[in-house]
Amino acid sequence: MGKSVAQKIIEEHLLSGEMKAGEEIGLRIDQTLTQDATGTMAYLEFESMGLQRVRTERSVAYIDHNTLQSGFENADDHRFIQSAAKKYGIWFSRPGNGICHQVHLERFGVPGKTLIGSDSHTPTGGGLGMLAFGAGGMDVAVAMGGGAYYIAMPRLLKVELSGRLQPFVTAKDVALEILRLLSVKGGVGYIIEWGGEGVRTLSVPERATIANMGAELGATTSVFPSDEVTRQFLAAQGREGDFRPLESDPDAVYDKVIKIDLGALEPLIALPHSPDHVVTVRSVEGKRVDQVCIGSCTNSSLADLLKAAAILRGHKVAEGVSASVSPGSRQVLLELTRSGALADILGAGVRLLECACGPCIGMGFAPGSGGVSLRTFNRNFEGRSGTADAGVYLCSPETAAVSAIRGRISDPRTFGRPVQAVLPGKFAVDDSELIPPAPEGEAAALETVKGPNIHPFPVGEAVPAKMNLKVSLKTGDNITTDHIMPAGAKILPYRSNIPYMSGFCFSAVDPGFPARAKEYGRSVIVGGSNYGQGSSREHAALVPLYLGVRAVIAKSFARIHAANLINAGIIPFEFENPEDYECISLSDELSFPDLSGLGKERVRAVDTATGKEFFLRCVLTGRSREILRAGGLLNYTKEAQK
Ligand code: MIC
Ligand code: SF4
Repeated sequence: MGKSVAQKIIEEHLLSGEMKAGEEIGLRIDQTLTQDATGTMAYLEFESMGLQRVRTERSVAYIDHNTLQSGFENADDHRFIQSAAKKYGIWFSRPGNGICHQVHLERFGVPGKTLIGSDSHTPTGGGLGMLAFGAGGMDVAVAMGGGAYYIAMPRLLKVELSGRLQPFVTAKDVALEILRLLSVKGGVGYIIEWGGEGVRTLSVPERATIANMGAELGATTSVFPSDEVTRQFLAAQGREGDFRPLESDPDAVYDKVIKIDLGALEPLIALPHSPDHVVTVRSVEGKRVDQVCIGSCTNSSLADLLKAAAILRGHKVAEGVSASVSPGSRQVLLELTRSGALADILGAGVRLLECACGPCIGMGFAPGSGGVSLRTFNRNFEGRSGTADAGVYLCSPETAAVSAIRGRISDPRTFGRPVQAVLPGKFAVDDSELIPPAPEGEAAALETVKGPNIHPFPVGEAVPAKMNLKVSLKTGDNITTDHIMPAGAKILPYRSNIPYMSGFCFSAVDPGFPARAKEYGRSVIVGGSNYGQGSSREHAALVPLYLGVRAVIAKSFARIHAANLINAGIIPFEFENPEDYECISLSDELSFPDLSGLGKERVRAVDTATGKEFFLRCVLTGRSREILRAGGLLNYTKEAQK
């Protein structure tokens, strides 16, 4: 039987398990990446595992999320990451060099290789034919040390593309179309493989935009073939030697196939507050806009910004609109400068922000009260922009640029002449902001530098034979990790200070949660379906752990968050009968009389307030059962090293 691209890469990297959907597989990881908001924790964890040097082919530490340095905390984190990178064998991408996923695509990504990153949009590398996964920092630390990355073998969903995009219809609209079709839960348990003749018409950055937003579908990852288009992209980056062709076999079999005719798509937009609230731009045309932001790891490539610049040329941003552009990398910014496109952007009255995540993670540029913000980003969760009552809409750079000029949401097709991006045959390559690690011989003598804001992280406890836990929080469906542990300019500087962060846990859902959880000592959270979607931040597990949360019972979990809970030693239980969710109330005490069969058989629980009995599943493989038993991945790894 023929194989798909994903199956070929998995087969080449399989260290344990069988490629059968649902079975646990262990993968050899070639490359890792971290960013600053999750990196400090990942390197602290790497150190606590007693590891001395990375064993991957390539590991890179990026500084891109928080570059404001509004106090010493942030600068100290950067200095710690830089010192850890030098010592442990990791490349360091300095602040200002660009957003991790964009820079990785340009300078390090290699078709056919595996990559894990402590950021949920790591699958962006799938645009280059990599098998790239978002993971928690602890999993990245293990992979840096040469350990396998474990996942349940996903099912395969093929998206068969035909035709060609019409003018002003973009890769972002393809990403939004699939979200419209499948929803934020639709990709759970799948690798999405993009194929068909239509793929040949899409450039690598366009493929990367689509693979990037696979994260919003909950997919394990997304992958494109590596073909002539890929070769040309790598050659333009001076890296043709990294090219390797990779196509699916004609008789490859998929669990599900969806067909999309690129030519039939039109400009789309996601309404507040979920990336799958997708409608046509046409249907919301005319709505007043207060803010427009172009950038983020989804849409900040040179082609994206050249097209936005071509629309803005000779126009002015409408009086009521505040507009920004954040180029994805220094390379993109240099090319914009050389081509003169930057002058078009600035001439239109757009504010130029740093080559970083910026407004996407609420680091500045928060909209005004009740503001309408059009963003080319990937997430529009409530409050993520920094303004609780703002409405964030997700669209393409073309839709954003035309709407910025008109001050109203506008279908870009009404702009008139189609715009084109003429890309250089060779990109301006300047790797001087990428600092190499120290040679192995010199590394042992180096010390990592930790500032006073860097606090130890909490470590879990072994699962007891039985326990009683009070319900410290009950949530609805689709809780994001932004709900659990918000980001933004006020909190992001404290990513290495869990005790401080704990005061903000679930602040937008229930500000009383941290105090209640502390009062209860040990507690359980009850959630709805798709609990923990979104960001890979393991703080969404470590902070609840610090507050005494020992288990989360939900209707279903998002993949990365469930793995982070297990790594932290918190039990992710699923209701056997989702209707039992209704019978549990805040502050009830739940008793778990026998946890000895955890992971092997269903677990009985009793709500002592009502006497109601119900059953829970904890779908665990042998390895994750052992991790939980040991009280988390750190304890487990230490035990294994003994
Ligand atoms: C995000 O887009 O939510 C982030 C910020 O990049 C996160 C990582 C983080 O919280 O540090 C992600 O996607 O994993
Ligand atoms: Fe940065 Fe936003 Fe991309 Fe996350 S989604 S990596 S915050 S640009």
